[in-house]
Amino acid sequence: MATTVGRVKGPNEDVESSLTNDDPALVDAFPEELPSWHGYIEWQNYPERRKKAHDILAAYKDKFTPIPEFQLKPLPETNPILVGHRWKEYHAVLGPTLKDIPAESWALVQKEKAADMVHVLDFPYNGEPPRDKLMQGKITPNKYHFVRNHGGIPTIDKAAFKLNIGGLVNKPQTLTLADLQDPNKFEPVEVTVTLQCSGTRRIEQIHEYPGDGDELINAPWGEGAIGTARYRGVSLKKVLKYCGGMKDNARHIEFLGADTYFKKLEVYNYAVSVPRRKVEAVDEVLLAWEMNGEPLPAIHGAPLRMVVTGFIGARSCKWVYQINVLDEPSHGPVQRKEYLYYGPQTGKQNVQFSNGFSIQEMPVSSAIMTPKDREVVVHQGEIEITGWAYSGGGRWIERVDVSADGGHIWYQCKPDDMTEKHYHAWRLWKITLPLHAEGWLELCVRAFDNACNTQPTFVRSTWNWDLHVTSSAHRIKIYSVNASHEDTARRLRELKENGDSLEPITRPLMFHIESDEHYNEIVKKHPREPEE
Ligand SMILES: Nc1nc2c(c(=O)[nH]1)N[C@H]1C(S)=C(S)[C@@H](COP(=O)(O)O)O[C@H]1N2
Ligand SMILES: [Mo]
Repeated sequence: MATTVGRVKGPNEDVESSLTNDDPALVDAFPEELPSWHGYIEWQNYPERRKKAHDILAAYKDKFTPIPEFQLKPLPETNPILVGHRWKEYHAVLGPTLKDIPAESWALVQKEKAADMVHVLDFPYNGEPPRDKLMQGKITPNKYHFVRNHGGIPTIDKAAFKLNIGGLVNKPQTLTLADLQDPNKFEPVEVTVTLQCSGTRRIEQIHEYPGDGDELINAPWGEGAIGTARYRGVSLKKVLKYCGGMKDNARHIEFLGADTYFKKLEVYNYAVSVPRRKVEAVDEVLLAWEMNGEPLPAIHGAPLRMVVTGFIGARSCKWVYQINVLDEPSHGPVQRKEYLYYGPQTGKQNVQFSNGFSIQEMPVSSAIMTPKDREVVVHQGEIEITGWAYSGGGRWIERVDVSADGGHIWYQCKPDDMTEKHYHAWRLWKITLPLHAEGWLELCVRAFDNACNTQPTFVRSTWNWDLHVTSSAHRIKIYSVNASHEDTARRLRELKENGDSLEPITRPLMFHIESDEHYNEIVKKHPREPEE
């Protein structure tokens, strides 16, 4: 095998990997499975192929770039924030069919996502929209919908697409996209769905206490790993009925995605599963081909993806090509070894997969989107605050409370100031709060869903080793400047007259802030020391 090894790069250094493997035999060893399914290498069905990939990865083990350390130090102020050298190298060393996938995936990011996306990790691509773009409306425009990938982006020709459905069904089937879209076979449905990555707001957990530095970077998401779209597709329930229904011992329905996933030097296709009872609910698990009236973008799973309402985003498998009805949860590492919720004393010293529970339904959560953390807010005695609130499991948001004093006095959002209710989608909200106090204040929000569930009080309350589901009351610090106060209004005028500005607040005032006459007058009236 031909090998070039460059110098070892700094973890976040923005250079392309110099690790390559030009062994021509690898084209045949890891072929693309089907014509017009670019980037799809089948692993599950070929144990020998998986072993060969493992042997190559093991041979390169010590040459891969280390996983970047970003939890114990400040995040780089770059965009992309983090660079996925190691995962690019995994693809590079497996040869010709995989080596260009990172570059091609990045080109798709440029094509399908807005130029101002925050690229949290360049490969596998993880990106969230700027806060104002998320708040534009109930529906997130496709180009601003967050993306969470575990591997490259396959590009699959619609006409060549087929979906296999097997396992514990009475009549296994292979369906084309045309079959699925045929209203004589399946009645199409449209559902408004919020997808939320269970890593949303993870940065707050990291800031509190750093946790697991997973091989596939546990992205340091802000409040934007959530988005809402109207998906068109068919209900999996009906498709399984078309397959003669499930056998009695069916328990979990597994979805396989065409992308390649790596874990501990092994290769897989992305695989997750959901419980039978979820699939049997009406229109809660969809096979979707359209997102907001447009064909599903490649980056969001074209031509077909699962949309599992009310569950963590991870179950909504993109580029789905195989559905297996099983008598137990999927053996895929994403299902069994990740997306686990651990207790507070679990960590590197003692963690075992069986200790955590598998995260499925998302709990109620919310976020303040404007103002933003550490913003200096100049106001006239009231401020407008906006954000989102969401609950999973088919529950919806009933109430949103906002506090400007860290959570003692709460003000309730008016129904007119919240977007409409949906079983499976968030509500955007806004509120105008009376605000007398100045200086540093802690704003926070908590939402209630229709089951009266609300949010843990502090990040610390539910901190967990894998840094999932940061659902505590969202807290931000703002610097309040109340210009309806006479003294404050005067200072703002003085700043203007002196051609100076309030921000940054840390820059010292360079003019005399008080006349000697005024000072003397006041200290005469209120002497500095007692007289006796
Ligand atoms: N095949 C496949 N499906 C996948 C993933 C993936 O990496 N591969 N990521 C999952 C995760 S963790 C999330 S949060 C959602 C994100 O969906 P989006 O990228 O369309 O927003 O897709 C899920 N489906
Ligand atoms: Mo996710």
